Amino acid sequence: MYTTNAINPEKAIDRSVADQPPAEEDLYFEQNPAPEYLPEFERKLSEFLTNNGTRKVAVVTSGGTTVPLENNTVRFIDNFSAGTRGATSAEYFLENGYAVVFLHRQFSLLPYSRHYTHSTNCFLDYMVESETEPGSVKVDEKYQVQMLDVLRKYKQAQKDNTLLLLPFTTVTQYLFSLRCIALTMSKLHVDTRCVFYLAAAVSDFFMPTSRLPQHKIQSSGGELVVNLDPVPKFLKRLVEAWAPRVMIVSFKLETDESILESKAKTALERYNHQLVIGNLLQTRKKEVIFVTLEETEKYSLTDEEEKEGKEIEEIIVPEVIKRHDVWQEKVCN
Ligand code: 9Z3
Repeated sequence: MYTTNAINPEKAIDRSVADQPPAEEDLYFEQNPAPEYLPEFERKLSEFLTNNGTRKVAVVTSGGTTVPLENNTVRFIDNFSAGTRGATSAEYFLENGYAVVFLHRQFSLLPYSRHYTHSTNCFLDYMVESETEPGSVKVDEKYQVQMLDVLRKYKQAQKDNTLLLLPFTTVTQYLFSLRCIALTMSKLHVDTRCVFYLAAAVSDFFMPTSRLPQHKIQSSGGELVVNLDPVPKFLKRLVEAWAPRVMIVSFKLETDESILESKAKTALERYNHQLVIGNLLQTRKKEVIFVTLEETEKYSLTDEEEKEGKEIEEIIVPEVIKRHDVWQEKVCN
């Protein structure tokens, strides 16, 4: 029998070897304050995961992160995203039997309510005063069928407790939240059943807390020069350390079609995750590419489908689920 704790005093600790400096992703969490609500966030998440038993889980991130320029924030830099991709995809994951953790920019589109908020219609336009019951309000006849369908799905998700809404605003809140979700998944052994679907538009640059002015920047100072640091590449950490058994799908947004596929491939090679979904700002609601190291596949809506109101997420999500099933088989065996 051998022992694994025999100590050779000569070799126990080699003091001549310098400590590894912490990775810049880890430094970020030391140098920027965690959101105060993080313990509550983790408690809600753990409770949700426990209640959902053996159900598969999709963590859908959605909306843009902000970068505050002042501690008492009046000005901030924002990232483009209404939250349509995330909110719509969340509905299709729920329809396919997943529980959904919806990490979203506060006040961006939400699953189900998205059909009636942020649209050119005011929500009051969906209502009329009842003719049969004067003094009461009802849904306009022309919206009844669609609204009943949405309402039933929404109520079902509430009844089954399969949708957890977790908001963020700043990029720092987003990153602390994402790390917390990944670590909690691993801790509760939900990771192999889980897919991360990273549709949020995450800031590439930020103002470190150490340089953040406490109060509103005064215009009397004249020209404003803003010096931002790059946000460390968290996807690498997510894949390698926080959630190595979770299937990770990231989105790549470009405006120049000629570089979309190569940028998506570069991300895959750099971060070593499972799938990049590439989209162009101009055509994102109609067309996407699925990029893996082996192949690139295009998925799109026909003009006819688009006219009928079909959504591209209705194609994207089942395709992701198919790949998640294959991934699960692989990591569990
Ligand atoms: C996306 O590409 C999303 O599909 C959109 C969705 C933001 C275009 P909407 O919410 O828009 O429907 O209005 N998200 C990822 C954007 C992003 O920040 N990707 C990073 C990058 O491109 C990698 S994680 O470098």
